[in-house]
Amino acid sequence: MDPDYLPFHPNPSQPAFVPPAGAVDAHCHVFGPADRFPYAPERKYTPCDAPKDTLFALRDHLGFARNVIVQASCHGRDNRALVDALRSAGDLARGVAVVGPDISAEELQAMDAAGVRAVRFNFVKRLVDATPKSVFTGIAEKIAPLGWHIVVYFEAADLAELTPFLTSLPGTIVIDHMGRPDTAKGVDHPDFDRFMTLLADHPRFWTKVSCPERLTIDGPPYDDVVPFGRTLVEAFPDRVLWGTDWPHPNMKSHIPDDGALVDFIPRIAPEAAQRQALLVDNPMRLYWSE
Ligand code: 0GY
Repeated sequence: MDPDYLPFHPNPSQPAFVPPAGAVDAHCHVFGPADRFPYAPERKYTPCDAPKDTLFALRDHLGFARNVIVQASCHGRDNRALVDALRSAGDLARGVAVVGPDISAEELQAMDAAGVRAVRFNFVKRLVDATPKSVFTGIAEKIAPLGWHIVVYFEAADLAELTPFLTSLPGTIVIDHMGRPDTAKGVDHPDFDRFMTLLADHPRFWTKVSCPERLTIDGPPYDDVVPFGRTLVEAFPDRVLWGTDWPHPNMKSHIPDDGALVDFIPRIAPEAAQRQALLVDNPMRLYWSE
């Protein structure tokens, strides 16, 4: 593991908030173990191993029923660790893969059978080398017959430049981590306005109200991130997802306590109906309707 990155919490607290029955952690990862599933040569960081059994134990500890496991950049386009975890979880997990332009229909079919339901396009410059937009367009065409959707990860500063391309992509688009707002600017800043407008103008765009641990300036309990999540949950209750982001790759400031992250949920979704949509109905509709 890179020496300046922190490992995941060894002993997360028991959250006070009890998720509704059937709750989905809709953004988490599995890493390695490296001796079985090596990290990609082109990776920009080396994480700590974060194997499937540890993820499933965390799911149970936090009171969740299901996971959506997202392929992270450290595994590149080698989705074997993801697919292995999906096969072990059976119906309790779905996946988001990262693929290249040469992916075949048969490979996509095999991933679909394992539970993959989306591809991820990563635009974060510190994580990946830039991919030509024509490559993403080609992948979008290849996944269309499977009914998969597209998950995108970018930082707020890049939204204006990316918007024409994002809106040109077909189908449902899920934006990771609230579009990575600069929380120092506040929810009333034109940057966050731009993000709100994108979702308001395009009902096929969703977002994950996740990652207060990355977006915070003040640190736990992430008070400075509450207005962002709450604004999105109130405006788009049927198009928001939530995830732990375990095992929190690339964290330098602090080790997030996953129990504390779960206790963040009622602060951004104060109504029971909002939490039912956020944690159960929305992810089930997107990932489990066949
Ligand atoms: C996340 C966030 C990060 C990493 C990745 O693909 C990745 O490596 O997504 C990050 O460093 O912000 O969602 O795990």
